[in-house]
Amino acid sequence: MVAIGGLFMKMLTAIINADDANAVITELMKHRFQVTKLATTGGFLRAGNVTVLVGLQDEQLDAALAIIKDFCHKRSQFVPTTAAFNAGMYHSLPVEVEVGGATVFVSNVERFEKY
Ligand code: 2BA
Repeated sequence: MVAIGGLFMKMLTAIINADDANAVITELMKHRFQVTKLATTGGFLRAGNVTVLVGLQDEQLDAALAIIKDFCHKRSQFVPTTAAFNAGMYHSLPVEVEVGGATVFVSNVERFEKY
């Protein structure tokens, strides 16, 4: 399961809940994926989430996706509607929003270099 320089064919970009991030990354590392963790913020909730970048070979994709699927969980979150829509002084009841487990983009990698 080791990706060797020059052979990456896919880039997996996964936006995951901050509470799931450690478990997902630990499991990916256990399976010898190379991982970059970015601290990101969701545009709607304006709350911290984690974006994980994984460069991998085509045949590794299913294994990586299975780990993300297994270790990310959907959860409900209550947010003030005014907070989400930047309505400032206007108060309103919190709304329940379902977040996650993971939002995953898979991209083809045209070229991979390591210097
Ligand atoms: P947020 O933008 O903070 O969104 C958090 C959750 O709020 C979303 O969960 C969704 O259930 C809800 N939500 C988002 N925009 C909404 C809207 N305009 N109206 C009503 N509800 C809305 P998820 O879909 O699981 O997304 C979790 C996080 O993944 C998002 O955080 C965002 O950071 C990222 N994300 C999701 N879809 C994306 C996309 N197409 N492109 C880029 N980032 C995305």
